[in-house]
Formats: sequence, structure tokens, C-alpha cells
Amino acid sequence: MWIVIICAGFAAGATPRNEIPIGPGLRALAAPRHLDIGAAVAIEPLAGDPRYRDALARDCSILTSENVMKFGPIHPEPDRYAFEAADALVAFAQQHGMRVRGHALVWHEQLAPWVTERQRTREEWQRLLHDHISAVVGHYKGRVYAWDVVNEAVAEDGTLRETPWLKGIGPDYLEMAFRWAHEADPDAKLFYNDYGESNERKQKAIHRLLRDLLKKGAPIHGAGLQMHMDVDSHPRPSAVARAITRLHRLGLEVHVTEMDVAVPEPFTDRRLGEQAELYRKMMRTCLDTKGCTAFITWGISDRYSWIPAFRRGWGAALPLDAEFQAKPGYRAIRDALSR
Ligand code: 9MR
Repeated sequence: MWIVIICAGFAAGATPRNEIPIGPGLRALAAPRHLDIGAAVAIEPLAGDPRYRDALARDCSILTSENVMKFGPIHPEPDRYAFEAADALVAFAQQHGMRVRGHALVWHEQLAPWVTERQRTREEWQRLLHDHISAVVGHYKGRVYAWDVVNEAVAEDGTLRETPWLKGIGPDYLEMAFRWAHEADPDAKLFYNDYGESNERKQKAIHRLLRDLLKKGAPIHGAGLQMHMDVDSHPRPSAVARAITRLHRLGLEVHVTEMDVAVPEPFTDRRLGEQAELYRKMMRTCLDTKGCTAFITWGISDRYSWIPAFRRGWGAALPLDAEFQAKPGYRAIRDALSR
């Protein structure tokens, strides 16, 4: 009996709950709003999962490399660069007419062991960073649209974070990194990227840092707001709008670079509804606030999200579920774009 009813449903053309209706993907809806929309991409599913590739092709006009362009993966030994994985990502983006955000040239995590395991003079640190940036940005010249040149350099209290780069070179490392990236590809848009949108003190410190760097003539074109959040702890849309406006007044573009909204188990309809409201509000904030030119989530499907491995008991953070079906969050983004 059940089988008959279910089959009858399909025969009558009913779509299973959550299935994405046939129609324009998010990319087509974002284009007339002059907004890039996209996702961070992991290389394994890009190579092995056609559903992942199809979802990216349907919804994204811009892709960020989740891990493969970070220092450790791309420069594993002093004299060896491993560009293959990142090249495959860039080739996929080119085939689909998508832009690429390179992430991230200067960060304190995912560094190759050879970088941190030995002492160096300031000059040696400078040479190391210069050579890394020149080689990586040079390799992708004309193919990577924007780079996160420096990632997460500001601590929670607004001071510069104690990283190997700060210790090895001093606070000038930021200006140097932007200048070297610009030399290697004068057409690439260069971004500073960080998290902590609810932390007004940190936001002000980032604003001051970028203002001072711009005053010195550093080639900085944009700022990234990562926007990792969860259903219980998230910035107010007004705080996000304020941060975007403040950065835009410096002449910078703002990208939402890594948004996801973690949900605690069990992933109930109520919680997924709260998540959808956050996606809707943040997309609206980006659309309504001058300066916000890209909206990127940190992954596209819950099947390949970083959250469960890093936060036990949390997950379901992305717009598509593990079977690539649209969640309420996907529909909320689509509605905000169609408004
Ligand atoms: O999603 C990335 C995960 O696969 C890595 O293991 C992790 C290493 O720290 O980095 C994750 O991406 C981070 C990004 O590069 C910078 N902002 C925070 C992201 C989530 O941790």
C-alpha cells in the first residue's frame, strides 16, 4: 500500500520534500544584483563527487580554496611547491566561468613544519615570506581574482596576534605581504580576512590597522568578514552592517568570506529554521549595505563541512544537506536574492 502511494506521488510529478526545484541556481539570482556568490571548496570531493561539482556549478560564481592554497599544502618543503591540487580547483572554476579567491598567503595555522621548526634572522624570515608570496601569486597571476593576503592577524583584544610572522619580522610583515602580492600580480584584488564580527573592539582594531596600512600606501583592496556563527551565538545584522560600512568608507570592498551557521544535535526543524533566518538576514544585510560584493559560505553541503570534526555535537551548518538537498537555509538565501 505504502509503495503504491509513494510511487503514485512520484508519477504525479511531486518532488520529495526539500528537493531543489528546477530553476535558476543562486548564481543566476545573484548576478543581476552584482553580487558574487560562492563556497569554499575541498579538493577531495571536487575530484570524486559529481553531486558536489554539480551543486558548485549551479550555485557559485566564485570559489575559495578551503585548504589547498595554504602555506603547508602548497609549499611543503623549502624548495618544492605542490600546485597540482590548487591547479585542479582553478581549472574547474575556469571551465565554469567562476572567479577564484586564493586563501591564504599569510596565516599562523597550517604552516609547513619546515617553516616553524628552526630559528631565523629577520632577513631570513623576510626572504622566506617574500619568496613564498612571489611564487604562489606569480603562479596564479591572472587566474586568481582575489587573495586573502593576511588572515587572522588581530587578536581578540585588538592587538596584533603573536604569530611566527610577527615574531620573525615585526608588525611590518603585513605591509610587506600586501606589497609583494601586488608586485606578483598587480591585477589581483588583495584582502585582509578575519573573524569576530560580534567583537566591536576587534572590528575597530581591524579598521584602524587597515586605515593605517592604506595611509602608508599598502595595496589593499578589500576586507573579508568570515562570519562563522551558530544558532545560539551570532553577530547582530546591525553590527555586520556597521563593520561593512566602516570598511567601505576606507575605500575597501567587503566580502563575506566563510559564512556557516552551526546547529547543535539533534538537527530539529526548529533549529534549521533559526539557521535559515540567519542566512536570510545576513544575505539581506550584504545586499542592503553598500560595499558588500561577495557572499561565500565555508563549503556548500553538510557532507563536507569542517564543523563536526572541530565541534563535537554540532554540524548541519551549510545550505545543502549531506544528500545535497536544499535546506530551509538554502531557500532563505534564494528568497533574499529574489526579493
Ligand atoms: O576548513 C578548514 C579546515 O579543513 C582546516 O582543517 C582548518 C585548519 O585550521 O582550517 C579550516 O578553515 C579555516 C580557514 O582557513 C580560516 N578561518 C577559519 C576556518 C575554519 O576553521
